[in-house]
Amino acid sequence: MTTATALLETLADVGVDRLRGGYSRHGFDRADAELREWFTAEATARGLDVSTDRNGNLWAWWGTPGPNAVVTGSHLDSVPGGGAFDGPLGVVAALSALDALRAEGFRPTRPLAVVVFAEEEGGRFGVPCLGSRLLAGTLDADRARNLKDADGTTLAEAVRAAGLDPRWLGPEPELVSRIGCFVELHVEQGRGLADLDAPVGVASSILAHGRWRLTFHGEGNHAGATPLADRRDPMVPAASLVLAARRVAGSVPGARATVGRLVPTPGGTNVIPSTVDVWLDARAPGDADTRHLVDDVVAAAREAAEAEGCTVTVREESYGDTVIFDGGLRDELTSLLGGAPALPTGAGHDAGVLAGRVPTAMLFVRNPTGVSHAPAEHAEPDDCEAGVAALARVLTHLAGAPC
Ligand code: HGY
Ligand code: MN
Ligand code: MN
Repeated sequence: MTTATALLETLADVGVDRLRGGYSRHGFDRADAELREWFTAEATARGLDVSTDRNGNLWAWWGTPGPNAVVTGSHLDSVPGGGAFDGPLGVVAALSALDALRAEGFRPTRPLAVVVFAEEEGGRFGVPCLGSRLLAGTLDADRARNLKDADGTTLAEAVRAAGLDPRWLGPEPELVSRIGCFVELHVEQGRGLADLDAPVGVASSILAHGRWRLTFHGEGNHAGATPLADRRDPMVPAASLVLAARRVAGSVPGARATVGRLVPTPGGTNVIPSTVDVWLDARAPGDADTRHLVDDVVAAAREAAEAEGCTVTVREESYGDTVIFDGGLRDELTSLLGGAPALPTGAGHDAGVLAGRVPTAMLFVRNPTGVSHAPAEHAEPDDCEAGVAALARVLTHLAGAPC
């Protein structure tokens, strides 16, 4: 039987980013096409029936798709320069868990499916959990169609090039109604399990989190010929925003705020930019905390913009309230897994979107350093196998007793 680590290895050359290190695999790009082919081949080889829903999510069914299905899976896309485990571990673990169930002669008494959600990281079109949000109806389809990547390609154009009809993007209530419960296995993004010395855990909650795009408008000019007094340099308030994000988040217990992406236009070394786009990722344990955090950061940005004779526009690109996973399912799984710890996460997941629609749980696999969204992201093979065994146990429990 192929181990999860061995299955992951078969993806090692897909979407390698030689510039950033790690992997860059984004919604409906070339790497994504290879990943879809890989998943379809692996699932078909296991006798699963593979289909693509209207939003580009892949579904591999064991048995006739039907009501009360037990669904597991995750995503295959990455952040720019991401690690090998975030997303793919949940997919390969699902395939390996099904191998284990088959080897034991298990026959599901409920439909069972492995799902691969599209563009979970929002690495190309900016909205995280794009495929699961469209499926669940929590992202407006027209807005989604017009999302643009850095080259100006719209999601509609990208899905059409991938063989889908963009007019069909949108909620799939009938498909969602088939899901009896969803369980996503994921590498932990943090050191919770390492500190507890536990290989596998169960998720309890996800921080409220969102993304805001701030565009600072100033006056493009010459870096050498323009005296400081004559400048309206949007990079100056942009820099204030970065520092304000850290300062304000530091005053809110459990909050995080990050600027990982800042794009000056035109972006010349000897050019005062005309505009600077800054993306703020803000998270906190509660909805109100997150909203207040962002309000304070934006207020500081507006003040800094005014002082520099600039203006600023603010757009909320995505937001998700705090997710508290289904307590009954969480407790069922922690006891099924011999008292596995339940722990919160600061990372968003498709499971966080599904949790608003169906009973949902997450299993975490220990990440020794806690590092994620970076090439150094890692999980030990033994812990990955412990995750597969835990997922197989959970699927057996939820989808019926073995023969
Ligand atoms: O951003 C997140 O937390 C997730 O990895 N999409
Ligand atoms: Mn991620
Ligand atoms: Mn992920």
